[in-house]
Amino acid sequence: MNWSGRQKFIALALAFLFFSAAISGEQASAHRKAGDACAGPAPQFVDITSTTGIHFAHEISPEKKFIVESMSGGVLLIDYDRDGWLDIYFTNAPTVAMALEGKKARSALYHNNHDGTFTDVTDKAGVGYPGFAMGGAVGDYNNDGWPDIYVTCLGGNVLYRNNGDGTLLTWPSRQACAMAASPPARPLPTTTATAIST
Ligand SMILES: [Ca+2]
Ligand SMILES: [Ca+2]
Repeated sequence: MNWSGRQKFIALALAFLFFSAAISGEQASAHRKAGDACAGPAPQFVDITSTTGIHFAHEISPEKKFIVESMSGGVLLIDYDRDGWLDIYFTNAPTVAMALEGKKARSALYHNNHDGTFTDVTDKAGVGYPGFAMGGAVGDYNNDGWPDIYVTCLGGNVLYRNNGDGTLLTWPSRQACAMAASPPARPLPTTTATAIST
């Protein structure tokens, strides 16, 4: 059979439409299968706090008369000892009433024990009282390989430099900002942290 140019064009166009429809059908089928998979049971969470050894309690002010009383409570995940397991740092702040009485609120660092439990290492690490803590960030500001903690606080932020031995050294806000902007050329002396009130 001898086909004219017009017949060949029509045949090619029909073939293209046929294969396009077939491919679209396969894609639609794949999307349906993916949708079916997503339609399965949603992941469930179980409250295991009581079995983890975490006893941190955030200071609360139910009446929240002052805006700062509703701003605290940031949580940082940091592998401060670089064992490959994330540890948890809870920030805390006193209520205004507590602050007026000179009372402080204790933030807390929990070490991950690798078995679903945590140990409070706040006192050894020296990170219990950064001040009126709101939240913070984790980063290796001096590029020594050890993650450091920057805590945002009412009245002045605090930088905790990680000494690499389980302790963190406190730097008050102005010095912290200057240090972050211009890291020291030589390692700073390693000492146990002394909290500085802000
Ligand atoms: Ca760790
Ligand atoms: Ca560091």
